[in-house]
Amino acid sequence: MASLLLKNGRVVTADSDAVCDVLVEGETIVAVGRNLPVQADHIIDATGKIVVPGGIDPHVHLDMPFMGTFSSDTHETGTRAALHGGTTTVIDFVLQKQGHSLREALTEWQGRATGTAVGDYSFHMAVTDFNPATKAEIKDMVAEGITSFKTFMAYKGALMIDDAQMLGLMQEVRQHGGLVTAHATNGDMIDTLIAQHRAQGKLTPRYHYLSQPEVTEAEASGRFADIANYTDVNAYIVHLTCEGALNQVRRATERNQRVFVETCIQYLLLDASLYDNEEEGGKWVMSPPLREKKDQATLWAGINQGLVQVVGTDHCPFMWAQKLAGKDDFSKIPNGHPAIEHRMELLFSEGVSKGRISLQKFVEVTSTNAAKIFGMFPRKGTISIGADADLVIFDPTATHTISAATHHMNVDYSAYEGWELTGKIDTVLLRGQVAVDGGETKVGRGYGQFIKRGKTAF
Ligand code: DUC
Ligand code: ZN
Ligand code: ZN
Ligand code: ZN
Repeated sequence: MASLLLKNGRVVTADSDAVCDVLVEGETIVAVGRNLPVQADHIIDATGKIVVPGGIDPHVHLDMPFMGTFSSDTHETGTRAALHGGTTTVIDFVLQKQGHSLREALTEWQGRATGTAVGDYSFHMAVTDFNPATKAEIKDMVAEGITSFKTFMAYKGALMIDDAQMLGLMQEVRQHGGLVTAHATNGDMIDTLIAQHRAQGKLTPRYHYLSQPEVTEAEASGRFADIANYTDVNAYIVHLTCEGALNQVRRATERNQRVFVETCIQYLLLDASLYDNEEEGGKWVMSPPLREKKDQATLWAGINQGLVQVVGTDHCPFMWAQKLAGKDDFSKIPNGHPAIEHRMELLFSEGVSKGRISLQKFVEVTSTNAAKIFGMFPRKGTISIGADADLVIFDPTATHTISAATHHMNVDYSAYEGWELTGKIDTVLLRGQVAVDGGETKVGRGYGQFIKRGKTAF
């Protein structure tokens, strides 16, 4: 078995931080310690560098049918771009079609990802139609390693389930020890506000934002937490953006309930003033929309308070030509934001380099917590004996500039064009293989494996 020795890096995990060596045999870490006296087939000198566990982005939409089109990154291009940014594992959403089975949807997604993904991947199952037939499929999904069930409280007629279905799903998932997640926004309120704005001829990107005010997210987040509390199921809110919604989670903690919270990198860094741009505002049309500066402050504080455990991306890219479907009507702009490649470097630069979060907090929210919540720990999410050798070597002082001209995502604009970052990824290992080095991809189509997940262990 080929061996690889990573020498003399500052190795940081959620609970340790020391200059040491990491020895890898095959796909697995076999030793971590100072001055390991070993001959290895391949030695990487990580002196002066930071070594962290491979990133986990638990919220991506690859090759997904949505709003009359498909998100533009496939499982191949999306996972390759992810690897360039240090994210070695992604969790993608399988979308049940209303009126059809979970199995059909899973088979369709497996058909797109199997043998094409470059990086490791897993699936959440989005239950968009909970009925007796769907109910009977939950147990099998858990047994096959799909232990998290996504719900949409918005997008009526396509993805949304009502509270009766939510209650039934939570009761069933509870039986099998799984996790229920939610896109927690009030779909009926949003649909009404969209219709009102359109009727008044208010069609610019700013009205996307004004159709999803903070209350639509706060209300649904509170409702989701309440039903989860009643059913005693493990609950996780995806892409939480704002103060009002996080305060609902705080309220849940007062009755000793734990609700896991994910935010996404864009909600920490970007704000709704971008919608003032009538020509290009569509680049930032996503749901929920970007919020205000006060919400960014809430989210950074939430991370440091431990209320926000995960920073994902909700990566759902569309080419500019696809976005232009809504040039005369915000409600026709495909919702989604490309970020799978830059989540870790953006958070390192804006979070760690600027002193907003510690390096260990960075590891928690980019990798370890997602591994624990989604049942992949300690195989993923840490640097320890027996774990997959998924490792990211960061040069903490190197600078670089984000541009669509150099990124690897299959999308022809960058939401962060021209941003200058401090901290750059040199090398990425996935299961012991050098996957990216010096900006070049070293593993090919099909290297990525499906990761079967277990239960939440946080
Ligand atoms: N939000 C988006 O912006 N895109 C995909 C789905 C979603 O909920
Ligand atoms: Zn069918
Ligand atoms: Zn969503
Ligand atoms: Zn999403």
